[in-house]
Amino acid sequence: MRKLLIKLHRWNAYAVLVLSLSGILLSIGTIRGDLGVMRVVIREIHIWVGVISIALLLIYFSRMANHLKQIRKKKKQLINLSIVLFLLAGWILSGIVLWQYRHLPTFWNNDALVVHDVLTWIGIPYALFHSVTRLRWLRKPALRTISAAGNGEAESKPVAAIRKPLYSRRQFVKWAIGIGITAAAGPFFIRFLRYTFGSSDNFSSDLILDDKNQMVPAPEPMPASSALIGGGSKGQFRIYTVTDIPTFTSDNWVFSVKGLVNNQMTLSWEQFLQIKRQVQVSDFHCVTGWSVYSNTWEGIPLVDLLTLAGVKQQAKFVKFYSGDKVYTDYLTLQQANMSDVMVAVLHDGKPIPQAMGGPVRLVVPKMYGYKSVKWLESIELVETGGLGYWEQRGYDTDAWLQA
Ligand code: HEM
Ligand SMILES: Nc1nc2c(c(=O)[nH]1)N[C@H]1C(S)=C(S)[C@@H](COP(=O)(O)O)O[C@H]1N2
Ligand SMILES: [Mo]
Repeated sequence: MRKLLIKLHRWNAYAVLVLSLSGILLSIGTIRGDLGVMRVVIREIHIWVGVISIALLLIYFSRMANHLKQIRKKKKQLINLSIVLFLLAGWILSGIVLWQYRHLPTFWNNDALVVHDVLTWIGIPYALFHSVTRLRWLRKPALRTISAAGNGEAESKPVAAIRKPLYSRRQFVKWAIGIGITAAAGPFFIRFLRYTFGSSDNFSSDLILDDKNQMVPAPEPMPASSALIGGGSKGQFRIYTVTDIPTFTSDNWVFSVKGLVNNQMTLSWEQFLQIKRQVQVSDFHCVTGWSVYSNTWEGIPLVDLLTLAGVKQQAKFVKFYSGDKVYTDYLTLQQANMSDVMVAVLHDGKPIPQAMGGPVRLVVPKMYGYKSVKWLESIELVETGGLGYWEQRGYDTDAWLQA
């Protein structure tokens, strides 16, 4: 019994360690390109270790009554146990939602992601504190020999025999470690809270504020755009890129529509701005669980560009190229003709920030965000389809949102 609990404790610690490391890797938007196909592998590992942690928890539940009897009188251990169970249950429930996102409405994923993240911000520092303060050199001498696994199996009697100074060295070190971890994680946690819960007017990531694009003239917003008919977007875009963020100036920027078209088009910035634009309000969903609602996008409906170029009979697919020279994606011609697919230039009445894909990005509201190619610079009509950047690396070719 005691051996089993010690084993469970150890395996759970390993699982939480792997989940924390893989989870942190998954959450960093700017290393997606470095991870490449590994991102999908890490995601799989994360999920399966998650499933193992569910199994461990279930085994523990089958012995929980016994364990509780043992630690009935030990307040600290009871508190620790409650915190750990709470964290695990929250991670698991929200994790299952993120895992099964396809079958659930998108707002479930949004909430699950927030829960998953908040728990990670609280849980990792807690787990760190819990394990550091249980290192051998910090443990009470009498306990060192009795229980190395530190899962509350130790006898409490010998401790009483030890003299109790007002502040023991150990207590002092424990507090110092606790305060140290809190102080180190605190600022990041506050940033995270502001990012997640703050309105986008009050808080933008440094990446969004630091816009190096130089596009002159700036695009003039249409009345519907400046009036913000969507009421202003709700939520935050997480900046995702698989390359360094590319920079554009109106001198070197060209936009082209090529391939199986009657009129190949190569447009300068000024020519591009002369094409009639429209305004639409739509929601934006990423497969990893976050969404931004009520975006007011202004841009050229893709179908209008295709009409201008004159699509040839043989063309069956549209291929999109990013100005980062790496990211691409495809739509079938039929999908590309949906009226809300837009080559967008303004978001919420302002030029699309560089980090968000400006000067020009694709927006495909009915599909997951990976179809919405950022820094769009070229559109090619082709006869045979292919796989986009993420689809080549394991993402589903079916990117449709739940109806
Ligand atoms: C110790 C427990 C866990 C920790 C510390 C943890 C941590 C994380 C973190 C930090 C992320 C990234 C979230 C983001 O992008 O902001 C994540 C994503 C995710 N987690 Fe966990 N997690 C844990 C347990 C689980 C469990 C038990 C499951 C499910 C069985 C799970 C499933 C997922 C899924 C599906 C994602 C989304 C991956 C993606 O971005 O595509 N997690 N987790
Ligand atoms: N060029 C390029 N376009 C891209 C991506 C990318 O990494 N590079 N990421 C895609 C994904 S997965 C999403 S969810 C959205 C994110 O847009 P954002 O960075 O403006 O939030 O862009 C999509 N388009
Ligand atoms: Mo995404």
